[in-house]
Amino acid sequence: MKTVNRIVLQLSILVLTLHSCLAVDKTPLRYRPYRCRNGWTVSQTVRCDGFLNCVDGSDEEGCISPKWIQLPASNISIALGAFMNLTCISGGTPAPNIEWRLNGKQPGANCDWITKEGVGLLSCRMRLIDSGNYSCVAKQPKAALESELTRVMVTGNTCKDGFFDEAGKRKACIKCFCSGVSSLCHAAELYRWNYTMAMDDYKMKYATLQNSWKDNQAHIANVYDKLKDVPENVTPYYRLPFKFIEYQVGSYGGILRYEVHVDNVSYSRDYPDIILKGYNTTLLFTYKPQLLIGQPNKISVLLHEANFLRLDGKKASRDDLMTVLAYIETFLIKMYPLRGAYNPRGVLVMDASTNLGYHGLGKMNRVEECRCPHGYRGTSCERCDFGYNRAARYLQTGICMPWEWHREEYKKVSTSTTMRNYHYV
Ligand SMILES: *[C@@H]1O[C@H](CO)[C@@H](O)[C@H](O)[C@H]1NC(C)=O
Ligand SMILES: *[C@@H]1O[C@H](CO)[C@@H](O)[C@H](O)[C@H]1NC(C)=O
Ligand SMILES: *[C@@H]1O[C@H](CO)[C@@H](O)[C@H](O)[C@H]1NC(C)=O
Ligand SMILES: *[C@@H]1O[C@H](CO)[C@@H](O)[C@H](O)[C@H]1NC(C)=O
Ligand SMILES: *[C@@H]1O[C@H](CO)[C@@H](O)[C@H](O)[C@H]1NC(C)=O
Ligand SMILES: *[C@@H]1O[C@H](CO)[C@@H](O)[C@H](O)[C@H]1NC(C)=O
Ligand SMILES: [Ca+2]
Repeated sequence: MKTVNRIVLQLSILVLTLHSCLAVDKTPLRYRPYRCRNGWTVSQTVRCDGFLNCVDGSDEEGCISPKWIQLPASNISIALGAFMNLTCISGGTPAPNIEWRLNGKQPGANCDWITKEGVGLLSCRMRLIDSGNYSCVAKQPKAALESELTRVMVTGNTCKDGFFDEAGKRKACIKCFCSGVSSLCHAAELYRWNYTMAMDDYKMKYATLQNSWKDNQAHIANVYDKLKDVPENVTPYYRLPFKFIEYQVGSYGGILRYEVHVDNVSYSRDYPDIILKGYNTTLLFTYKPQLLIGQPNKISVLLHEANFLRLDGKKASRDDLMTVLAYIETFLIKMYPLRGAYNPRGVLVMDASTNLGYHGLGKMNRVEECRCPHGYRGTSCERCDFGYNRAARYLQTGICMPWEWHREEYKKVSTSTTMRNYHYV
């Protein structure tokens, strides 16, 4: 019965492995038999796994732990776009499987690997973000041995360190944002698509600003579900719903389009047209040209720092805009009166990016993809990885720490006498 369970378990592991590694692990799958002393055969995969699979127990005899026979050089420098082929060879009985690590994680889809009789081959077409520490792990069912690190440096960045080359024809060097936790990035392979929403969509909400706006306090006074609830004599803003205020780094360098209609030149120009807010940073866009009377004004805003000002009146930096896009929580667009009344009209189209295929709209050229450290994910490392949560430490935007760390912090706080620290957990 135990054996059957074990086989079922191994089958399911095989299926899982097949599923998750199909793109990269090129090791051919085949049944390799092991002959027990009594002449029966079992699978090689059950050699030295701590379970008796041969009735005479001979599959658990003569086991030798892995030992390195050959490893790659400790320092490798390789040109951008070239193939890097690494070899690790390990002795041991049974012959270990060789797995690969880049900074402790499985290498990405730019790599293939194969393992056979203790020999592991890794072949990667190198991108800028593939610099890092490579290692191999020799694995037997009950033992694993990790090699020394191989430091790999990819050369040939046309921009200086910490910058990346914009994709497409206009080539400019753009600083890696990477949420401040990495300086290794490149132009992401992403396609343009767009979110479209009618301004009178039922999900749209409305907001008004506080009167103290002009003292550079970008505070929302009130949020309204229905436009008719907004009091008279205040300028209402559209408050965009969820899909526009969730991790927008993929919209950087994209365009936001909407329409404005006015029938009277005496509209207010006191307030900015767009207000974006994320992680304690507020950015403002003001539409400068005179609005045309009695015809639609097609407004298109390039999501680039040059178009935005900070609350203190200074020009926004790329870090400011990326911070806001990465952690965006408020997205407001000013309404203009038509025939004396505010009414939602027109459609909003906002560029976004996707890796899920081409929509006929070209590529996103300025979206970065970063090599994120442990605990982070997202093209700009803007999210915490599974098992990690954000802690308000060190950086303005905080850092991602594992759950165990949060648990320890919570204990520290809850055993100290100052109960008011609770909200930091
Ligand atoms: C590897 O390269 C680094 C930086 O290029 C250098 O400081 C280090 O001495 C090198 N190590 C070896 C073992 O060559
Ligand atoms: C590295 O591996 C690639 C793909 O497997 C192969 O085409 C290439 O010839 C190899 N390069 C060297 C130098 O072995
Ligand atoms: C690679 O290893 C070296 C030496 O252990 C370390 O200083 C460096 O930070 C590591 N790099 C990464 C990206 O983990
Ligand atoms: C939005 O995307 C659709 C296809 O998904 C495309 O037909 C349309 O032209 C796009 N609009 C803009 C303004 O890019
Ligand atoms: C424009 O609106 C203002 C205030 O609402 C009003 O006093 C003025 O008469 C209007 N002008 C025209 C040309 O309609
Ligand atoms: C938010 O930003 C303001 C102005 O830059 C700063 O004074 C304040 O300390 C920040 N608050 C937090 C929680 O970072
Ligand atoms: Ca066994």
